[in-house]
Amino acid sequence: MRTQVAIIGAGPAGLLLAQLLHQRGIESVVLEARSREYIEGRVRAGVLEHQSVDILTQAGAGERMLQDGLRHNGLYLHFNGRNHHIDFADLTGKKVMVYGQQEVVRDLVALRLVARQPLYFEVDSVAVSDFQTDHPRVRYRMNGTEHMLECDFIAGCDGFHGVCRASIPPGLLTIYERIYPFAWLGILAGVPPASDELIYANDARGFALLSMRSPTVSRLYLQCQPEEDLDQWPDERIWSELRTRLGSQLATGPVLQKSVTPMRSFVAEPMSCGRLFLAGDAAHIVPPTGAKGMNLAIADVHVLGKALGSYYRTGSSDALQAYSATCLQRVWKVQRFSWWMTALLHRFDTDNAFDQRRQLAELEYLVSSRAAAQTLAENYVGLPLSMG
Ligand code: FAS
Ligand code: PHB
Repeated sequence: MRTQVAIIGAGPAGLLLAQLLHQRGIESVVLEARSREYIEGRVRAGVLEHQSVDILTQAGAGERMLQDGLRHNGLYLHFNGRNHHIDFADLTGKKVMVYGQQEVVRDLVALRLVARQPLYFEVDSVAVSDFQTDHPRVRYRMNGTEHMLECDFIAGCDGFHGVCRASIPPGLLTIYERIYPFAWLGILAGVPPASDELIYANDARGFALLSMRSPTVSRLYLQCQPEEDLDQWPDERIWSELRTRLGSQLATGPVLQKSVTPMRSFVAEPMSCGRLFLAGDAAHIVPPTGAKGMNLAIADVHVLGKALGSYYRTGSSDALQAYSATCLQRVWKVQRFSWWMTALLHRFDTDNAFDQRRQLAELEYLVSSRAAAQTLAENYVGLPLSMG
């Protein structure tokens, strides 16, 4: 079998890239290890930057998002027992959209299937090879049958634990990583959100976040130990801890899903090797405090889609050669912001009383200085794509 671009992974990166290429008349095949039901049910990110909304809308995936998504003008910082509003619209003239990652995935899968383009689920034994030649290949097995896919390029959109980054020969990648001494315990709950906008809380007992998925479904997180045992967290304990950290305005209700997400900052440089291009979590991971993971994946494939379009339209590979440097400009600015939000709001076990007072002083500064609030706001709504 042959195609122009083999895409490994059907998360936001892989599915959006497939659609961006399709719009440019470029053939691709998407290979996904999991089932359609699994990837459409995976509860992950929740906030879209304003340009992610634009990119998804221009890709034809905006209808349900614009109808069901929740436009937010700002967020609250909760500390010293009070909520303080950061008004994005006033500070930047922009907003964000709260729309679950699983909905984005659902919209992009639907586009792919309506266009009757190749998207294969539950493939296994994916192996990428020859990407340092002009004839990369992908071997995989589907329904017990071995297949070989010849292609011009491979897009490694297979996430942090995928095969593509791992297939780059040793010594060619530089890895930058920081692992945080805590994780997030996240729940999806069938209760109306207790706030009109997100609340990020810095509490002596640890971080907490109130988010949402709809007017009737809340998404909440609290800082926990990296190896937290969920069995030690019955619903009542979760609600009690959330009420303490976020303030007691929280209504409690049925917990529909709970999980523990480890926290790390990670960048693999460069984001390409020959004709293999890494995008999204395959290349970088940010702590979810800045709500950037999915947005970075979208920004990467926006660049890769344009570069592949330029190659097939003009024969020039200049934009492909510049792909990694172009993406890393933005990746590192977003890494910095995500690290900063994490350091501002979490308890570190190396913290002492000075650190706690220093954090509170920074939070007080953020809510009392327009200039300080503007730096948070412009990063949170999304730096202009032109800023890299
Ligand atoms: P993804 O991981 O979404 O997609 C990769 C796809 O490749 C998956 O479907 C996987 O099944 C497939 N795959 C892997 N190996 C394969 C192989 N060998 N062959 C074929 N397919 C293969 N970000 C936020 O902004 N906010 C959050 O709250 C948040 N919560 C998160 C919680 C968890 C548990 C995780 C893991 C991530 C979270 N993220 C969050 C980050 C997340 O949203 C990612 O940034 C986003 O999924 C990135 O999209 P992709 O790069 O497409 O990677
Ligand atoms: C979410 O709604 O899942 C969410 C929102 C903001 C974050 C992280 C997660 O920073």
